[in-house]
Amino acid sequence: MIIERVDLYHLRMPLVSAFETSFGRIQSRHCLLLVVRSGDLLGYGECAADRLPGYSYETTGTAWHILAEFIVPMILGKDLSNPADIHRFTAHVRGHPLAKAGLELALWDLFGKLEGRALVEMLGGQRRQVEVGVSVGLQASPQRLVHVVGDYLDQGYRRIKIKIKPGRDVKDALAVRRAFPDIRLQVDANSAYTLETAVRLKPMDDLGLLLIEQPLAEDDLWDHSRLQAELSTPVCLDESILSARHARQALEMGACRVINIKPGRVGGLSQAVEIHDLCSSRGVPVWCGGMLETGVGRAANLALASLPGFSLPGDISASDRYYKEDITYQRFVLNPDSTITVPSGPGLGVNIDPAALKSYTLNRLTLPG
Ligand code: OSB
Ligand code: MG
Repeated sequence: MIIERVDLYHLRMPLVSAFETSFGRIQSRHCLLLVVRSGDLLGYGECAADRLPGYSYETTGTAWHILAEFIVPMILGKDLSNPADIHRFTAHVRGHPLAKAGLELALWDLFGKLEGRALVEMLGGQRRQVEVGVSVGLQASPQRLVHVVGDYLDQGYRRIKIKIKPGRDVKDALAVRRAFPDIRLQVDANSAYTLETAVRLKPMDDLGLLLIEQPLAEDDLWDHSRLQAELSTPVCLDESILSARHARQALEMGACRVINIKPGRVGGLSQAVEIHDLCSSRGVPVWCGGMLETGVGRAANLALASLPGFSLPGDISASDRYYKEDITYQRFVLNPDSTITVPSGPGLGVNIDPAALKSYTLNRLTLPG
């Protein structure tokens, strides 16, 4: 299939409530929407880079640059036979997985529509509903956190993740655990500790947590292996795992016992499936992380999370946890059993609301120009 045209949109989506992590607080989520065209068919993809380089060095600005100047020109006019083909054409673009993943996703949507197949089927997904949880940002106080967590539990979420940082860790987690002794609870530090400061996390071991996510620096597999040796709670890696090779090395080193798979962070769904397969073959549980996606990225995460190795609930909450209005007509809702239904239409199975898209667009570029 020949890619004739690619449109980039820089979006700013207001969040229903501010989201705070160890690297910062945001009121609006920036991202890029990619639209690829072949004949009459359009494929949509989301690049999950944010405005600030807090989670990743990539930003909406760097992704725009690398896509417009390098990646998109490398595939325009090329005949692709599957979505992962873009990695052949862009093999000499170092890094920038979030940018590559956005384009790969648009191609999955395009090929799905061409073949009349849903993404879940193309990836080998096996569930119609996937178990989900909610990721709760840092709050003003532990009491406030308990209140916010209680609200999400009332809405039906059965797995809670709380964000932590030095000074806001054991007390916060203990307050939630005391208020809700039986819930499935996990924490995410987004790299806020060093091996030295992580001694503060030792008491977490007594809270019956599912996992402790990314306590140390993203480029530090080795110290994660030393920390994991000190903890009985599984360490889960997010930022550190950018490829199947990293995943294998982390597991061989004992740097983690669980992996958070985000299609964006690992350069796309094809590599996400590879990591899933590797972990499945070694009996390592994985779950699907989130990046506050719009309906476009959310649809993809749901399809991915339906693969059999995703044995822990994903950070794939209902649309209303993030946005009052989305760029897709489809809104994802929480079923009473803390699951969300995987879309079943061709490709991503979502349709773009042009008026909503227009109202959140800050900048747009058509290639070739
Ligand atoms: O570390 O998992 C993370 C959001 C943006 C960037 C990084 C992370 C997150 C979340 C939110 O935790 C997950 C979601 O609900 O989309
Ligand atoms: Mg994380």
